[in-house]
Amino acid sequence: MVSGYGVPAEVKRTSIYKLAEALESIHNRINNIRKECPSHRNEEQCVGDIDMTEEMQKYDLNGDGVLDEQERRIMLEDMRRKMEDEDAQRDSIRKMAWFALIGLLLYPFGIFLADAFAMGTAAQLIADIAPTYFASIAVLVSAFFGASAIAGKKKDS
Ligand SMILES: [Ca+2]
Repeated sequence: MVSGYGVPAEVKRTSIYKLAEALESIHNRINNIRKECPSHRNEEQCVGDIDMTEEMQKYDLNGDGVLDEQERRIMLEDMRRKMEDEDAQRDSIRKMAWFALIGLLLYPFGIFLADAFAMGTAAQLIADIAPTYFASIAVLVSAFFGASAIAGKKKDS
């Protein structure tokens, strides 16, 4: 066993240590396969994904280099949740942008209505707030489009 003995950081960076670590993980993997496949018949089912990505390694909870059935299920569940979260986030941002735009369009009507119902002071007040309101909505909407443009670019690269 290489890991778990309080190895100093400078040793951990050496290539010989990295090699030892790799050997250890291969060793663990072979042991694991042996344990789970006493009969060589279904050995193929137990062999893990040999080229695990870093993303997948995070889900290798017992660190044996193989994603077993349970770990795979956890990984899929986690991915599904992440996707749902992103989806919900996009929806709420879109709703907010629409709300802001509709407010922008209805704003002049507010002034018009207040004036039509002979509420001169109200109409004047709404008109007074207008520059602040329009500026903040403009910032909000441009931030939304800027953020989605950046997100789109990230996905492409
Ligand atoms: Ca595992």
